[in-house]
Amino acid sequence: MNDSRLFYLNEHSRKFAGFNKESSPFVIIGIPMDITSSYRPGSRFAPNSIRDAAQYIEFYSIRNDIDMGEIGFNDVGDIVLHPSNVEENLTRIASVINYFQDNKKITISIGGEHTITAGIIKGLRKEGLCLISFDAHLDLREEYMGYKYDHACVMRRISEYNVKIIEVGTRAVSKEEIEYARQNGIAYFTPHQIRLLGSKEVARKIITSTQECKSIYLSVDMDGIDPAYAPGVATPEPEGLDPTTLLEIINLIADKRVVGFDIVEISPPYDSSGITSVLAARIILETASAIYKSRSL
Ligand SMILES: [Mn+2]
Repeated sequence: MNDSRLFYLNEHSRKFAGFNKESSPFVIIGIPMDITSSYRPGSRFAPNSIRDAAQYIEFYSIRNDIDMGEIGFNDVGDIVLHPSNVEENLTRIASVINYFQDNKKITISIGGEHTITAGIIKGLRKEGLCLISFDAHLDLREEYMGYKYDHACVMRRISEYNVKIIEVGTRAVSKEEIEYARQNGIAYFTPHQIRLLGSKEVARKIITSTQECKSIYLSVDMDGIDPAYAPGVATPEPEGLDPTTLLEIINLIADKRVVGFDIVEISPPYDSSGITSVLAARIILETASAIYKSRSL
């Protein structure tokens, strides 16, 4: 791995449950960017916190009947980031993602703040890419506190790259964001709607509206989940999804077109008894198993 695009990759970091299996279709990349968090910083500690939590969970997905311990993961380490320059970091992220995309790997990025997703989407360089984002927030502001590259604006930036966006778990929004979503055809599902419709019907609606998509990327902001299950996040919001509903939807929508996913916004210093990191490790495992299953059918 001496490609120049990997210049900022530190391969010597800790590994996801110790996994370093080069033949795995799944590459894990830690992206500990924690610069624009507005409320509870600490997401820079999340990649290693999730790697540690993963040591103590079972790797058999009973949901998909797949032993992810056999398939394994190639944890390639963390991207070394600039301490304050967000745009420089998005360029570094894009270059690492682009390398693994070219090598036909499914990238699993562990943040870090949600802003990293903009760098990942840039690095994927895909035509006809659709993004399904699980998040309490729409992140569709033009700018936040005078800044355009902020975790509260990440979906707005991505929408400017011609990527179709669908948001799931939406409940903390501004009027500006709702208007932008409506004007730009960005569909969103609130936890209340999901409860009324059920995860199967929501998945069916997502599948219908992503029929034209050539590739699909999934982004899991852990604050999409209810703080009762995921307390250790940067900006907790009540009335969220329960983990089973989230995983049911992911399991139903994951298909061969999924090129990668990320899990962001976990703040381990605020994570009572480490349960948010354990849940994040489980979400990584189950999401990877759903993608693997769709590719082996
Ligand atoms: Mn959020």
